[in-house]
This record gives sequence, C-alpha cells and structure tokens, in this order.
Amino acid sequence: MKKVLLLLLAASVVAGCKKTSDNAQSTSTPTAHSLEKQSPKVKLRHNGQVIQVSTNALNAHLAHGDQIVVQSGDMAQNINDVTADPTKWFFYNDETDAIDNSLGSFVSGPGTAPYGSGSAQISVSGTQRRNLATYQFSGLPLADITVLAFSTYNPSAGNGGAANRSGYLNFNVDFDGSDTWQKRLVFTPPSGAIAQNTWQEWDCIDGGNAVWRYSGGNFPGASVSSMTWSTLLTTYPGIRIRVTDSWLGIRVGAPYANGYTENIDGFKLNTRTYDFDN
Ligand SMILES: [Ca+2]
Repeated sequence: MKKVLLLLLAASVVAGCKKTSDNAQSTSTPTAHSLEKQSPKVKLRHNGQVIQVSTNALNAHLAHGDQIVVQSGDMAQNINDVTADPTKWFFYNDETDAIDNSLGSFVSGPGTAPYGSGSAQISVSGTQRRNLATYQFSGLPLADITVLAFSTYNPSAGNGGAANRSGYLNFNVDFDGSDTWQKRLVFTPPSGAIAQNTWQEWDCIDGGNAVWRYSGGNFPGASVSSMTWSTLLTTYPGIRIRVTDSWLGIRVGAPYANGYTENIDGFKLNTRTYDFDN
C-alpha cells in the first residue's frame, strides 16, 4: 500500500508538470496582462531583505548569491499544491506517507541562523520519523550535483539522552534508470562531529569523501551498506534522484531513539540555497 500511495502521488506530480507545460505551449499570443498573470513570483533574500521577483529572474539572482526564502505560508498544504508548484516544500510524515504541516514550525533562531533570522523546527518523540521535504529535484543525476549541503542546530534544552543526534538527508534513489522503487540514499552527519547548541553545516559531497548509507542494507550488487559519494558515482554511473517519486527530505527522528528537537536551515543544491525562516 505504501508503494502504491507513493506512486499515485508521484504520478499526480508528473501529470501536473506535463499539464503545466502543455498549457504554456498552447497559450496564444500573450497580452501584457496575461504575461503578468503567467509570471509567478519567487521570494528571495537579497542583500538581507526579502523581495519578490519573477521566476524568469530567479537564475540571475541565484548567480549573485541570493537565497530562496521559505516561510510557513509558502509550504505546500497537500499534493495538489505540489502538483501546481513542484518547487514547494512541506513537512512530511514518514510513518503515514502524508504531507502534514502540523509536524513542524518556523521559529526565530535559535541563535544566529545561517540565513535570515530563523529556521524550520521539528520535534519528535520515540520512533517518530518526520521530514522537511520536497519533490522538486526529479530525475537529477547525482553526477550533475556539485553542491549539496544543509545546516542543523541541535538544542540541548529538552533533548536529554545522547547529544550526537542530528537531522539527516535522505532521498528516493534510482540506481539503474528503471525509475522503480529502490529505497533511499541517506547522508547522516558523522556522530563524532555533532555538537549541541550551535549551527553546523553538513557538506554531503565533501570532495567526494562524504559517506552515504543505503536504506535497503547492502547496496545493490555490492557487499557494503555505505559508500562515499565518489564511489557511488563510479559504481552506478547513471545514479539519480528518482523521477516519478522524487521525494527528498531532511529527516528528524528514527533510527535515532528517544526523540529530539532539530532546527534546519540553508539547504543547498547547486545554485539553490533555501532559507527556511520565521
Ligand atoms: Ca533561515
């Protein structure tokens, strides 16, 4: 059932993409008014200020270092919102495979956030598995990813237990181009490097040396359950983020036990940096 749901969700996302594209191609000669309506805005942090620019101007702004701002009102509320705009983010419950924005919040700080004045926050207990997630990187070959990073803050207040838990990155992977469900690739910050009450940025490539784990145990055709980024690229030349179920998320929760709170900011993939903010 879980796989069917995921596939249905993914199919609707893809169908939505195609529909949007077809509509754009069939549009007759646009008037100034229709052009304005067709030009969606994206929210950026530009020289410290939040501005709204046309998506047509996005790449130019990203090239000079602006970040894309995501606040609570920008989140997809359901899969229809994702279909309408696949670049949306949302909180996602990995126990029920559902978008649920009650699972997280946007808060001030803590401390000096990497971007803007705040961050996304997720608190879990027991074996809960919650994510800050998106479907927007559909089919992206890992070989085309040159920047992949995110920042976390693990507050000691209320966390108790072990101090070496962190949010971690995971996404649906396609090793062989078949676009079937092949579980997830997982990057977990090295436990010995995790510190509490401070922001830390995790480089998920690290010059090819970042260590990734496979959620299915040993990697397909291999006898190891972890590989460096560079070994992944040489072992599976076509490896990519899955196309039809392109889920990618920063997870807080199991297999770390006992629950904890994590703050997330500054997700980076190539030219895009996301500023999750209050
Ligand atoms: Ca922020």
